[in-house]
Amino acid sequence: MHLTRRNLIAAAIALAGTSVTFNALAAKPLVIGFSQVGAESEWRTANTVSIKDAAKKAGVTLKFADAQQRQENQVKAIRSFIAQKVDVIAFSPVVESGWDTVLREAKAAKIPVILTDRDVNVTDKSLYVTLIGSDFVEEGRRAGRWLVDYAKKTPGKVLNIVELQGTVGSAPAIDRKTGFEEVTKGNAQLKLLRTQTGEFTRAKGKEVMEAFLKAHGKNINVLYAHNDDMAIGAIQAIEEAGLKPGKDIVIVSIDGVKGAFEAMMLGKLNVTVECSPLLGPQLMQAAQDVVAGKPVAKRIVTEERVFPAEVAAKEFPNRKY
Ligand code: GZL
Repeated sequence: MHLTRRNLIAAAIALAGTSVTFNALAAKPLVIGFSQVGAESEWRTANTVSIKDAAKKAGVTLKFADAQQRQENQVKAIRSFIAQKVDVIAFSPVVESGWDTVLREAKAAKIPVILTDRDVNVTDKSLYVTLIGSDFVEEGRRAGRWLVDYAKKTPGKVLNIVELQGTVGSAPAIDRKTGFEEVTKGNAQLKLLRTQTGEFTRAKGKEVMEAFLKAHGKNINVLYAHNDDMAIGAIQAIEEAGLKPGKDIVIVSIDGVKGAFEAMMLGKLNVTVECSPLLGPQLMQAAQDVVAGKPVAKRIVTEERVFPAEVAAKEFPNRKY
């Protein structure tokens, strides 16, 4: 049972014997402080909408802070939530490391912390209650498996790959690289030419792809992008170089945002591995359970699929983000 502010007040009232009932307390909306990474991609925008909509539906008071992809802004926001004595702190950590101190401050203030989307690298796992989000290593494996199968269509042909990584030090960038390499390493047909971060944004993805094309041009056969936004930026660079994305350069991406389905329907993207941003309802449920003293699983994994271009037109009308 978490000794939260709500529980302590209830105990004080019971002791004081006043007429205020717990119901009056129970009616007080839950207050969640949420620190978001930023607004760097279609995925992130959809994630923010999901969290805000779910808070409204659940009658939760949401204090929302956009960190503009800077860890120091997230630390500041978490400290502000502690000072405001919110009931629960939730956040999507922009990078894995550097959280021990501020999470120890939240623990000392007896405010439970929930991670959404991305993991943290802390020695003391009691610093957070649960992580709600995707298995990024499996997403990398799924991207790799699609490419291994694709390569089998041209036995013996070497495919030169360039990779656009996500934000340096972030869980999705680290894990998607790990999963992809786990499946593709040792495959004689698959050769990694270049790998560099595109910071999960369209603009940086385009800029880095331009540099890859300048260095390797027509020798590039495959682009592996850690998210659809960088893939969409790269598609612009490929077209401006006079090449056909999806044909001259096969593109494997991750997220499954609407922009990726539109590119697949135009024949410019070959496959996207789904990574659901719709974490809002699960976050609200977990926060309410934590405050009620109910058990919450340490890891809540979202279910996801792989969408090759062949199914894009059929699936597009069903997409929620
Ligand atoms: C993944 C999420 C990543 C997305 C990107 O869960 O953290 O961050 O793949 C987003 O689009 O910027």
